[in-house]
Amino acid sequence: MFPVSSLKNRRKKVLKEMDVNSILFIESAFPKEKNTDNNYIFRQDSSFYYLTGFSAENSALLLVKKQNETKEILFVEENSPYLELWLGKRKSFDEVKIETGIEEVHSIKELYQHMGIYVNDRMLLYFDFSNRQVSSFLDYQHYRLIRIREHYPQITSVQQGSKVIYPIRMIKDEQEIKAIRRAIEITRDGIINAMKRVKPGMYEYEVQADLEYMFLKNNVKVPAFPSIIASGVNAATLHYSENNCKIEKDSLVLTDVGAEYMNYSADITRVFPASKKFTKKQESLYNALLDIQLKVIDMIKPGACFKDVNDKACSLIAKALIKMKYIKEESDVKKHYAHSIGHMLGLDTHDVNTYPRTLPELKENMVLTIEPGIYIKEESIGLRIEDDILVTKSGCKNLSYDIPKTIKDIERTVA
Ligand SMILES: [Mn+2]
Repeated sequence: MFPVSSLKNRRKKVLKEMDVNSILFIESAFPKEKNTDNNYIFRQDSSFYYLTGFSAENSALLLVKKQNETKEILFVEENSPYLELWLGKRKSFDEVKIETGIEEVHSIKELYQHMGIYVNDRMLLYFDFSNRQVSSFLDYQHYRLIRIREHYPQITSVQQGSKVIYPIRMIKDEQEIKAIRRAIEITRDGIINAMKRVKPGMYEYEVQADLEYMFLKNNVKVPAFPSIIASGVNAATLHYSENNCKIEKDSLVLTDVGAEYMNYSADITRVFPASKKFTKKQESLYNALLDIQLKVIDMIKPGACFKDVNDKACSLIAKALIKMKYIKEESDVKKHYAHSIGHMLGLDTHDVNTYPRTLPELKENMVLTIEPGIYIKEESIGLRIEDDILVTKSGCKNLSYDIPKTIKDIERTVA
């Protein structure tokens, strides 16, 4: 659980971003149906969790900002004998108050009633759409918004909740950095276990089992995203996740994986040889890529522009490929490197304002991934090296520094 002080601080910062005479509405994630009577394991909505630390479904948060006062109200599912028997006892309102630091807690059934107390004339509503299928026009969230607007014609304008939440989520507080560090540690243990046990002839899913074994051992029930375990030519498919192929002799295994701890994500890619040793050709490509990754990480500091970092990585990769005679012109680099250099990391693996093109400038306490790659399909080689980087006051810190990355360290681990 997060200390109440950091949860309060986050809400305070969001309230500061909100206009006077406005109300923010954000609700818990919707359970996702797997098949009749069974859901996928519930995972809380990232922004809702960020502001409340509360993990249960059927809950909602209101933040109200008026001229001279602010209010925080949380709505949760009340306990009942039925819920208690089938799903377990729901927390009492007092327990929820202590856990979240929110003084006013009511039953979710009273949402509209209570909301009416705070809605003012010509009020602005911040409505959070962040994690939903915004592409489908009338999904449940749109329906909810329509209901709210029918109930309260006093609300005269609506804006995205992300407008006031994302700027705060971009900069990680101490508790968040701690959680990300823990997610990385668990991921490290998984990758090392997989490296130690890999052998030619195994199937990719067996490597996945060795890796995710350490996740479950550390109470990570579901990875932050579907694990990518790609051997040989499969590593050239960027989001390959079938993990169904037999690992051939002398092939490389690429693992792009991340544990999730307190809903915070790690995202690490390592490549290792199934037959214990890199071949000469694999080695020279790998070392070229590693050299580029280290140079790019060196550029990370407050004030650096993420787009410049992205462009620099692209040009370094192009130069290396020209030198090794894979391409003739820098502009052909996309043939062997088609993604961008990285993304923000946090409660979402691709966290808020995530890509180089949308983020103007790096700031202290942002966390991002740096993951250059080289993919040579014709030679069944796919390489990517990905670390999780914290922007510090004067530079950066590689949070995943202790996951084997040099050829020497990798070969020593798989041996
Ligand atoms: Mn990534």
